[in-house]
Amino acid sequence: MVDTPPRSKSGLTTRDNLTTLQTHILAEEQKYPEASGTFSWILSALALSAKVIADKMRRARIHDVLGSLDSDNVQGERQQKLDVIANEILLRCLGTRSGVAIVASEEDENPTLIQRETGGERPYCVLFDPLDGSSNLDTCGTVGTIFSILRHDRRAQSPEASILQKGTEQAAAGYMLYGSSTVFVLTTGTGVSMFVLDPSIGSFLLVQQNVRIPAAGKTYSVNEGNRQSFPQGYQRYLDWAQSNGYSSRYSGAMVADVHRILLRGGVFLYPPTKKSPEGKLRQLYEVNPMAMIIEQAGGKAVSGTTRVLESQPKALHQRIACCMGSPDEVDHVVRHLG
Ligand code: AHM
Ligand code: MG
Repeated sequence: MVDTPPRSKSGLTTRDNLTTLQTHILAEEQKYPEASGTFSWILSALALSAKVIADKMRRARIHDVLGSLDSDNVQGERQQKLDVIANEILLRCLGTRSGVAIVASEEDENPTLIQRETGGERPYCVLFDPLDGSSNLDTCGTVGTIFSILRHDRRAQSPEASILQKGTEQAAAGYMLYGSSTVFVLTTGTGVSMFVLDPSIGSFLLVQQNVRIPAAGKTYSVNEGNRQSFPQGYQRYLDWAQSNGYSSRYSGAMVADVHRILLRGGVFLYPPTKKSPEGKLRQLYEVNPMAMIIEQAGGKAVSGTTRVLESQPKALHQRIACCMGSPDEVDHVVRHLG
């Protein structure tokens, strides 16, 4: 007979212990006696940023901060007002944490060196896309924040040289999704955990540990408007998927599309196009962190036929083609590329 714990009036069982993101990180750190607590400080800065960004977005129309600025970012893309606001929030939250040596953002041309040395601690580099999919904002669409945490290479000649590390070197990665609820998904290399913001208490609560991506799922997520400029292999894959009963889902925000695939299965693609022959998405702060999450959940992430995380980045804002999701679905794409 199954031992069912008694239910309280609220419907919670005695097994439903409340775990916040902060508690979770502290518990993880206790498994490693050499851990200094630095990591926990960085993640609490990211959680604080997420709460502030989520709040700003909710009031964006009222406070007249929707729409674009008259400026482009370093990659020639028109900046939304909230791109700049989210970037500043992350810089302000992370800038005061002692374990952060370097921050690098999609919105800034160069990485910011915060501290060269931090005593005996091992400092980290934090890379982020402050507001992924920001063109969705004007229509109340879903957007997110993506981050990657790397160990600082003290021997590197410059901040940029320190962060040009393969995705396999990431110490942690994650994203925040600002949708019907605010979600924080995190991996530190031992599986994937998912937290949801409880706005009434202002804390991210653990809702699922060891998230596993379904092995398959008949959904592809790609901008089909670009189809004619994809390499032939991707067009062959789309023909195959469409004649095998696949559905298409694409929101224009990678975080939202990959989050759905993480939970439901399927595949997300941003192939090379004639306009962006290397792909559109940025390797260091978009594709690598999402690829780490997907792999840690049991999925696959490739660029062409190469594992994303093994690809050596050459520049901070380097772009890379990508395909990630359920392992069987990534295999279906790859077998059409040959
Ligand atoms: P952004 O970081 O400037 O918002 O751009 C990244 C976004 C991804 O979230 C999304 O998958 C992709 O760009 C959408 O691009 P497209 O409109 O070309 O399909
Ligand atoms: Mg982005």
